[in-house]
Amino acid sequence: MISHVHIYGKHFSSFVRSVQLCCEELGIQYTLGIEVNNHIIEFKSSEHLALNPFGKMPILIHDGRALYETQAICRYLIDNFSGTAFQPKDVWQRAQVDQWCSAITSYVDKYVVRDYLMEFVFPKGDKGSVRMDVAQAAMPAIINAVKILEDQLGSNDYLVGNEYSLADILLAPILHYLIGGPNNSDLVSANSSLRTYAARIQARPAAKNIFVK
Ligand SMILES: N[C@@H](CCC(=O)N[C@@H](CS)C(=O)NCC(=O)O)C(=O)O
Repeated sequence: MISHVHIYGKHFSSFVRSVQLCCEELGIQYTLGIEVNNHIIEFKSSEHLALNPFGKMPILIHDGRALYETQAICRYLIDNFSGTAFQPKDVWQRAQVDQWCSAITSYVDKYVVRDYLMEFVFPKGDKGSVRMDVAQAAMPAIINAVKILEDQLGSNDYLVGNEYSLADILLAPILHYLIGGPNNSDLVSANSSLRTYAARIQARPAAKNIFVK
């Protein structure tokens, strides 16, 4: 059983937040930051690339070893903890969770975070301005993804089979940023089930330290 891990990365990252949430849900103690064993590892430095050659966060440091990719990290934590938490025993249900985990980290993250929110956080326009045409162009894909997620959620409490799962852990930080972000009422309507769903996850005791901003 894992008792303590270090998460290399920064709290603003939605993927880092998913790993934090996973730890909190499992009761695994963790430290977070770019300091590893009392030594700062600058983002994109050769030391960072030695831990993850793709130069991304989060990276899990456990027992002197480094593991990257959020889904792999979360499954490693879950498997070491109980193996069944947040992943249904039923093979079909588990495949559904895996499907949504993949769709969230591949597509929803791209449409919401990379193609849209990043334009506001790190504007690449003239004199550091937000390229509104880029932001506008990204919106239809988000609106479509929101509809797909609403359809999947239906009247359930959680995304897959009405059980809290890894898919929810991966989606919640992205949704939190989307609902609190620019043009949010155009992207997620005031009466969208996703708002109630996001609030439900954020109300979980384990979420207390995650959605702080
Ligand atoms: N597929 C990776 C994606 C990780 C990722 O894109 N992390 C972002 C932060 S949310 C990052 O490191 N961005 C910095 C960069 O791309 O330079 C995972 O699931 O962990």
